[in-house]
Amino acid sequence: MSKTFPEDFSWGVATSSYQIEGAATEGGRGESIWDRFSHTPGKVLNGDTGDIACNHYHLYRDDVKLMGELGVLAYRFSIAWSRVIPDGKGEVNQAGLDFYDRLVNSLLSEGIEPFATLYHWDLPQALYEEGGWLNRTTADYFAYYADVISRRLGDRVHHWMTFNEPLCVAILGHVSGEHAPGHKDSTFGEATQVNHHVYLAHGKAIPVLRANSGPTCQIGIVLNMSPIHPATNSAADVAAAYRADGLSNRWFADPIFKGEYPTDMLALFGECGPKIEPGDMEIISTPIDMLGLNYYTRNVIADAPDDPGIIKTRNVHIEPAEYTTMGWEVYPDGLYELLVRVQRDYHPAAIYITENGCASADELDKAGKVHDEQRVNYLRSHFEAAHRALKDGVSLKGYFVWSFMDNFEWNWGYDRRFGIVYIDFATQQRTPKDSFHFYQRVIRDNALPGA
Ligand code: GCO
Repeated sequence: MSKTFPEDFSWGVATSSYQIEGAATEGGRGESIWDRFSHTPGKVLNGDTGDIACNHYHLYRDDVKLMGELGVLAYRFSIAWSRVIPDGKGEVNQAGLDFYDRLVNSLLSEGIEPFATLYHWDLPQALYEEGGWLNRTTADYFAYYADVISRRLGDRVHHWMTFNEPLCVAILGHVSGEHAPGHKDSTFGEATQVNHHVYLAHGKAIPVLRANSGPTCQIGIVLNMSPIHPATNSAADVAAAYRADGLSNRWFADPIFKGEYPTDMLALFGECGPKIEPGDMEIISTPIDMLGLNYYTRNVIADAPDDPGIIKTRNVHIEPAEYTTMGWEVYPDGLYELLVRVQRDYHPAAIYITENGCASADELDKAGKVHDEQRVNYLRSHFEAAHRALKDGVSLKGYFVWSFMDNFEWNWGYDRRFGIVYIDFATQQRTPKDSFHFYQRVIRDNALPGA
């Protein structure tokens, strides 16, 4: 078998709190900005909300058992801040802490390593009402929350991710308004400030987590970076692709690894750049132990001189190419390209693919099976790309498939299915799809089938 993975490779699956837990008003949980947003008419397709989602809050034992059958060595989940501290900054909700405590213990009893993400977009609504991520003090509240959760779980959780996809927090939340809190500010003035505060929060949480979780714990952040290709070789498209790369990749990776924002982007944002106080960049670039990368697709970019925005780019669809039901191109080479680039430009001590997967039009057939051939092919080709990157020296330590089960896909509600386990949302019945069985075999062999 030539396509064998390293012996200690962490095969895993990923989810996030608001997308799966449900029990939105149970166990003392406080409201989050995603509760408010999803309950606002017109924000989420079909008016779906995460009120019940996969009811994982109640069914977590079954879910963890199924993960055990799958054979994963690691599980990436997120903690709902408002379940642990309902108003985000005050009293601790013991019932919320107890839930994550039970979850972690059941993972450990299946031999599954917990990878906890502290923030997967569900800011406590009470903090939003004090300005949310536009308020610099939110970074201190985040450090307090990191302290509370790691005091309780730090003896058993050794892998911590502070934030998931700050790009989405800043840009989907504060430029396009597709995500909570739904602000539309095309100057990027809000987005750059929000991101700066998120990054301060990240930096402030690192020593706290380390103090509570021991010197050998692994701490990182999860970025969604993607290769950006110019639509043509014209100078205008090449320059446009560089701007898009600045916005989606360098803006997020440079502060963490180099302690600075890219100067071309600062120039582009002008007055709408972040307000940086002395010492901020040192906090933001506090060394991390691992980088999580979420990869789904590449972006093909053309110049858009007439666009009223400041970036002046547009995404181009290349034909013929395969697309998923998200409208995202299937482009496994992009994963290889991204891994090699990140290793070369940023030298992270360890890289994990913290999300990779695809949304398909899955159906449960009469025999009770889900033949998700597109997802099987998608995963196989992306595993191959990761294997190539490993062979070429990338310090890739693990791979988390997004997602363990179908769930609340943000503004797309339950209309888009990313799971390797099918969820019947009316009955909460879980059905492993063909991709589950494919992945089970990859994990068992620690190698790609037929390789
Ligand atoms: C993400 C999101 C996931 C999405 C997935 C598919 O981190 O982008 O973490 O929550 O469901 O990416 O869009």
